[in-house]
Amino acid sequence: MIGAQALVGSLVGAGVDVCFMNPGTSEMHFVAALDSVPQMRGVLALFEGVATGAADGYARMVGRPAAVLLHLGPGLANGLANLHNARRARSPVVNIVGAHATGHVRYDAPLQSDIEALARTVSGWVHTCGTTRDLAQDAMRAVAAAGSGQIATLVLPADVSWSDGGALAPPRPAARPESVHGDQISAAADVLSDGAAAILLLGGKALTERGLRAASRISAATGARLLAETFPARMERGAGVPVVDRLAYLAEQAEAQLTALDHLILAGARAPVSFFAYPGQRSDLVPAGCSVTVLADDDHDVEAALELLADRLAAGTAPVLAGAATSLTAISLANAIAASLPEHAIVADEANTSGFALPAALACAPRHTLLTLTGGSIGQGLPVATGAAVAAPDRPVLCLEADGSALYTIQALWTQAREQLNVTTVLINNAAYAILRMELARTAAGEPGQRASRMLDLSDPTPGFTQISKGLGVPATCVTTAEDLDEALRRAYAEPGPHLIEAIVPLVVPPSSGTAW
Ligand SMILES: Cc1ncc(C[n+]2csc(CCOP(=O)(O)OP(=O)(O)O)c2C)c(N)n1
Ligand SMILES: [Mg+2]
Repeated sequence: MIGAQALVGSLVGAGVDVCFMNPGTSEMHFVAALDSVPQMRGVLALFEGVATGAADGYARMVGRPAAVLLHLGPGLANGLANLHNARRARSPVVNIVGAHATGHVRYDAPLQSDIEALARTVSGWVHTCGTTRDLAQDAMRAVAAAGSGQIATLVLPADVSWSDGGALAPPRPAARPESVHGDQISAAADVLSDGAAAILLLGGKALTERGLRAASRISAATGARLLAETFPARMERGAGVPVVDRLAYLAEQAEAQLTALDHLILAGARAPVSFFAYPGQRSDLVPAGCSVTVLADDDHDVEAALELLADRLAAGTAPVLAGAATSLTAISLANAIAASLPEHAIVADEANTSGFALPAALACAPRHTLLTLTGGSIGQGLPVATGAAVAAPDRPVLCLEADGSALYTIQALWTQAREQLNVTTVLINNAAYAILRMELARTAAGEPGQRASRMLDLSDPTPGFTQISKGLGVPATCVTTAEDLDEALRRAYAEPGPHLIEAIVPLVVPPSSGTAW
């Protein structure tokens, strides 16, 4: 057995059965070994940065290393940038760099360079193989070293690879992450129990579903806010997983997120620093006077630590999970409207606060004409849509109508029914004069008490919009998810005559509504 065969066979035995590569002459025996060890999947990349970046992505997803095969110093240099990213992701990578045969080195042939020096810039473990007999053992040490979340670079002289005398080596036991000491759990529990403003900053394995669920329980029980590190290597998101915002990239936005903070607890994340330095700006983003407590660092079993802390502080408390992605929000509403819009529609927009996402969503929708509330006198959407449908009977009319505004001129529906106009009304029900709630605050009119709040609230009783619509002769349906809205819109466009779709939406505070009424 030659060295390359022992190397590839041992890698496969240790579970490293994918190798991303861009080989050259000095790696030819490794390439040839792919035929004698077919369990190793060789994946050719046309630039070394593709091979190293692919190994990073592979490791992030399966949690064990892929191998990379690179061609001497220049090949390694081409792969360094994505090895740098892999190092920051704490991805395990077994990085094999072919080198000139031992006896060829003294001639300083053109491709000769200091491979180890290059490798050290990104690797936590570097070794140049000395003998064919030890090659597979060296590889197993590299796999074990990579397993703790680092790049292990094995420099492989061509003669060590091509010579006889190779022997398979068994895998070494993988290092397990350290358990967090009980004192660290207690320290975090104490800090989180004192009632002051706290953020649990999550990074690394804290962003698995298991970590996020435990963190969410802690947050629900203690009131601590959750934030994720700015650039996670891997984070679970979406329906059924707790919603956790990421720390902002721009330092001034991150400072705003961390403002008035008393305690920062780190779970697999580092204390935040700004990405770059700027003249006169602080690099350390931890606010003055804020305590920093490490629950678990990179080498620790952060998922277990979060669960222990959750059991201590939040026994019986469930995590808060994101609803189905299809729940109606101003954004999913806008996306559903844009996705289903027919060609050459006329859109009458009186969606008010629920419509802030419409301009962006409709920008690339099928060609349409937009009619908006020109004079700020609400109750215009339903009548304008009615007149537009009379004017352009061949074009579908979509009326986006907020509930409060609808109630000024709801009897326009009767005219639509009488004239059998092709108007589809999405009646956006947020059960409030939402904009006026905002304006109350913006005009410094003070905190609304119960009596003032009643002037801005459209519940008690809640208008039965589908009944009103049917009573005025327009078939109506009510939806609460984006999928149902999409389906109801498509059905309404397909059938002649007017339709009303009541969309139940949560109150939104638009990020920046320039509109004032
Ligand atoms: C004729 C008229 N009356 C009253 C107002 C004051 N006003 C502005 S917005 C608003 C409520 C809007 O509520 P809604 O249509 O439900 O939209 P939301 O703010 O809830 O998105 C009112 C009463 C107005 N602009 N025009
Ligand atoms: Mg409203």
